[in-house]
Amino acid sequence: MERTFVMIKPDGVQRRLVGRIVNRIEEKGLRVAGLKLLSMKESQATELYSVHKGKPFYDGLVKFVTSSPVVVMVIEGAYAIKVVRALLGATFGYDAAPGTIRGDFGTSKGFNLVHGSDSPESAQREIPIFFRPEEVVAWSPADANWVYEGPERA
Ligand code: DAT
Ligand code: MG
Repeated sequence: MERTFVMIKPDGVQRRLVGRIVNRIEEKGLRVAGLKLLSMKESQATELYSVHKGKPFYDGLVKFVTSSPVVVMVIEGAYAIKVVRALLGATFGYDAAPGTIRGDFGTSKGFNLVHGSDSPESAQREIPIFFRPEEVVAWSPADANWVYEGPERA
């Protein structure tokens, strides 16, 4: 079992794509372990994107994600980190393959709808920026025996 941090960015919320994006994650076999809508504080944005500090797009990115509400989630399930990254698609909408969230809903560089942790270390760092431990709930889906094989269920 793995956990990853996923965020629907302001463009996804403004375009009322929250339900469709969550649906793709759920129908793939992953589950929501934490979820809330919030206005991101600047301190949370700079923490989330600290690896990009100094890059030309950094200031715009911080401004963008603090400009309007976002939906933050903890997503749980086998291979959650790589599965979510695959569902998101390539970083820029115009590069992202059809069938992915970014590939199906946008053509922009910065307005790419969603964020997903890129490694276990990133997930561990990103989740606590937005969630207290008691706000993340581990649970087993009723159909786990048919979605996951043997050890994948753990
Ligand atoms: P990803 O979100 O796929 O992990 P990233 O971590 O390299 O991509 O960048 C974080 C976000 O910053 C990305 O989702 C969109 C924005 N971004 C990255 N490179 C950019 C660029 N060259 N111009 C504008 N925005 C960019
Ligand atoms: Mg990234």
